Amino acid sequence: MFIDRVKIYVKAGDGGDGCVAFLREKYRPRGGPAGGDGGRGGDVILRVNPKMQTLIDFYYRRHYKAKNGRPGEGKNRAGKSAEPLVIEVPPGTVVYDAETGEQIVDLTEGEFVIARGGRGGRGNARFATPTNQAPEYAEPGKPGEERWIILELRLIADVGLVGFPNAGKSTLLSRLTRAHPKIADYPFTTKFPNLGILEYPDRQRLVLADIPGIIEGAHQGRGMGLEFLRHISRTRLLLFMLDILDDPEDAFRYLLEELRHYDEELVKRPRIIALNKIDAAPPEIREKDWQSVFPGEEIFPISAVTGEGLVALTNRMRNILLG
Ligand SMILES: Nc1nc2c(ncn2[C@@H]2O[C@H](COP(=O)(O)OP(=O)(O)OP(=O)(O)O)[C@@H](O)[C@H]2O)c(=O)[nH]1
Ligand SMILES: [Mg+2]
Repeated sequence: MFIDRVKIYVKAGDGGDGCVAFLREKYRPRGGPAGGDGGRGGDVILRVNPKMQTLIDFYYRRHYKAKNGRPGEGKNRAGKSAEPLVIEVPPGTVVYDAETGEQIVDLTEGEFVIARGGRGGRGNARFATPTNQAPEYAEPGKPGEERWIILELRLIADVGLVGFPNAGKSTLLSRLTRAHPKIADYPFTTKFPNLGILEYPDRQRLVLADIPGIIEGAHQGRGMGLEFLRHISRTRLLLFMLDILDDPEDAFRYLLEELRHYDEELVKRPRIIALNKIDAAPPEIREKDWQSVFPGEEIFPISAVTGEGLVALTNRMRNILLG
């Protein structure tokens, strides 16, 4: 199961109450006020863990509460503050306020305090004044922040593979990287995104994202829909995988159309076209003047199965992305 959007509840700890107490000493039955402050409630922190790739953990647990601060004590002892509650998330987690829908933070690394613990209440010792030297009251702790949030995963990759089902996207990913996506000769084999790392001989790297196939009408919910396009929403280069044997010109047009429906900006992003399956193409198709079919586009005839044309393709990707 691949989970890429969840709603969870977070609650920071309440501050501990301030204490009302008085010093009791020999010969001084009623000494000065000595109630300590309450401790701070624990924050709730979201922290990126680069090893995580999905939000699956949140499917099973949706409530997260940090501990409360301890109340203050007599003899001016402050209550203990609570430790923060750390929630680990995968890199590329975008956090929204569930009520307003507003984006709170986009977590690619590091951490973020999503709910602040309440301040501890002040003890009565703090309220002594010249006119009231023995205050009988202390402050209650402040409540910790609580909120419902939405976590949404947007995988972080350099290159996004887009294409019709069966074009060979997963085959290419498995050929170029160590990823082992499922490959089969039926559409919609890929049900969720896969990442793979392409490493060049000089050890420079690019992260590739393989996503489910897109079909005409995907924006109306056909096939797998377009939701998973968010996983290529921040790639810097789109690689259109077209089956050279299956009307690539039409496929390309439909793909652009669907992308435009999802996000106009995707259509303006740098892109290259791979015409796949040349190993199975008869000479008249192989040798067709494809450049005139795709004016203004960069095209690379390849075979994801035999590896033909892949050096030129990967060198170009590197050129565009790594300079
Ligand atoms: N002859 C030939 N077949 C290929 C090539 N690349 C992929 N295929 C075949 O095409 C079929 C689909 O390949 P996949 O890699 O699963 O295609 P996909 O684009 O990931 O498909 P979806 O996940 O359904 O979107 C499989 O039977 C592959 O073996 C190629 O270069 N040449
Ligand atoms: Mg696939």
